[in-house]
Amino acid sequence: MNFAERFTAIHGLYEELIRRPNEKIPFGNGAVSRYKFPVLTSEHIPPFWRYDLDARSNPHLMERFGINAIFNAGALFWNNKFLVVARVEGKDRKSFFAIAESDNGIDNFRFWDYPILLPETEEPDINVYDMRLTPHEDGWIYGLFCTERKDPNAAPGDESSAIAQCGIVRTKDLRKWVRLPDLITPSPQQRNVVLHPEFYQGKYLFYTRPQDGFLEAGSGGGIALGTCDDIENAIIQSEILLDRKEYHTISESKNGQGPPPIKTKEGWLHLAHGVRQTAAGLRYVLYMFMTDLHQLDKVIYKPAGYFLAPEGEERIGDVSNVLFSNGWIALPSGEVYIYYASSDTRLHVATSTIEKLVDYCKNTPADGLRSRTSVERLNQLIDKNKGL
Ligand code: M1P
Repeated sequence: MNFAERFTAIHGLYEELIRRPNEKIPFGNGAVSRYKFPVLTSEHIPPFWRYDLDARSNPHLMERFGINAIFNAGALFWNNKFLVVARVEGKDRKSFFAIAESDNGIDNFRFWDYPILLPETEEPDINVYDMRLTPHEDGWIYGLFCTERKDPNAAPGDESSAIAQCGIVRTKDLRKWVRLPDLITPSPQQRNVVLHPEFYQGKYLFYTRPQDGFLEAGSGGGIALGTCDDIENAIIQSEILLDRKEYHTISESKNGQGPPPIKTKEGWLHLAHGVRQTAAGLRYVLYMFMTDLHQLDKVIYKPAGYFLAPEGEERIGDVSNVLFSNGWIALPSGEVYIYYASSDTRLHVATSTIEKLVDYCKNTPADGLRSRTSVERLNQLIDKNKGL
């Protein structure tokens, strides 16, 4: 293939992929519908990001900037478009953020021309990922993300130990981003930090995930929350445990808040991930719970088990057996678009409604934490159905 043929083929394949309609998978489980195709993959990156398109400097039309994966995305409905702020991971293993938009939220996602050139603090980020977008009642749109830097106390030769903290940016137009100081909490490390969209008792409220080390949540105990007065110098003095990790559940090893919660008449809907250690490695699944409308540290419903787990090709990827979500969109109509990534490789959408998600949370029995209580729960359902 000569340069011109390769050029035509690359652009043709790209347009074909971007324009491909998605298809809802029929039936589902009643609570949520999945779709046949991922909404973003590494193949959705525009050719002008990947190739030097100049035949003189790149006569073989070789890839010059390789993309490994597109996954964990924040999401926002903005100017009548569905936007995702995706985690784009280069073949150099550095992640960065880029916005892709779609008219209908389920297909035809196209990246904006440039990725986000994130402002840094005095201590540059080595890697950034998993932005949660919160349009806050103070008028700003906040992006909270994980900023990762090498552990300064790593032993000589240890090139893996890292420190994870919560970085904060804010914007009014999604073009100009202002960096604020990183969040300070009592925990040595933080990941999966999310800003609540409203003030709580006059303060900014954060969902945190205190962790002892880079990977282990350890004594942190689970998803916590904490408040601060000043987001321009955000310091959380103490964290309250909201949703604990628990022995022999889907969140046995760790958990983490997903996107900012959605406000409903009956309470706040939360989507989170739970992690369990298995003989085949860690298994990440998504689960839901609801908190009280006014008392945000009170869980009012928490269905047993997972809401979504990896299926089919979702099970395989760079980090297999992982579902992770940090973005969803609730429209005024009550429709909900859940953007979830599979196996740290690609981004998918699932759709539901507020009414269905509240029903799921309220009416799916809670975990009794023992095999016998599971059977008792099942028997109640069987008895009820036999009586019909
Ligand atoms: O690899 C799975 C996920 O691992 C981390 O999540 P957690 O801190 O809960 O273990 C994150 O790095 C996330 O990006 C990743 O998808």
